Amino acid sequence: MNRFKLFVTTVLMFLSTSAIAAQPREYDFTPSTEKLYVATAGEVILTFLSKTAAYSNDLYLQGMPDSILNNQTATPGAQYSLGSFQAGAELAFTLFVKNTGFAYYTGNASLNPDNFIHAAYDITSGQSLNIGFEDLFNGGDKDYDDLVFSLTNVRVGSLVTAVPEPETYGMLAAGLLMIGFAKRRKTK
Ligand SMILES: [Ca+2]
Repeated sequence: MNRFKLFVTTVLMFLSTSAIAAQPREYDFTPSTEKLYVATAGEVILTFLSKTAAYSNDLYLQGMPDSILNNQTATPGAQYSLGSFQAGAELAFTLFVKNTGFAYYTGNASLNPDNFIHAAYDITSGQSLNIGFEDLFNGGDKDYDDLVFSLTNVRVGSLVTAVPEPETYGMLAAGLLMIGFAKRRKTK
């Protein structure tokens, strides 16, 4: 009887955990002041993902005069090419909230009119991430889902370790060779 109970409990536990695992991935947003950089020379693609905002928000790439999209009119899944960039070029975004007239920025909180962080990052791989904006003044409800989009071919400030440069590989190879020679000498 006890064994049967244990078995049933185990099965129930397994079912409940697998049910959780089967749910679609939620955004795992962390408010961030980190800057965004183009990972490798070439195109950066922005995909509009979702919004839960009542406000109408225009998204801009800083330095470009025209908005990329509006959170109320864009279709989830719609892709936008931001253009081609040099590796290491900085990308910064602005959220313009039409209803309040406030603009919020990726990066430092001090850039924003209320001195709060308004962008959160969910890093999905080494070179792609989801970004969510909070559109309410004074930091709002901090759910960062008022305009959510993803980017390809980007890295976030210091969170992603840099790929070693070719010279580094050369030095590493030279170092290994020297160790090899040293070992040979010792064994002789
Ligand atoms: Ca919000």
